[in-house]
Amino acid sequence: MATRELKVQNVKCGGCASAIQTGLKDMAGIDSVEVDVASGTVTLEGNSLPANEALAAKLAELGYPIAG
Ligand SMILES: [Cu+2]
Repeated sequence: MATRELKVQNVKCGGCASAIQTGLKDMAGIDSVEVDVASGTVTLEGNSLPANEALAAKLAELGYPIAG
């Protein structure tokens, strides 16, 4: 099982966290999504996680672009 952490912008509450979880769990290869609201950190677990470009595009579409 691979793990990847991403820092994203605009995460302000549990609603944001659920929107990210729901949106990313739709992507093939992602088994679990954890969101830390305080730090804006998204932790993904899965056996074949999507490329960072695909994750960045999906997060931007959801309104939570990758930070930096
Ligand atoms: Cu929110």
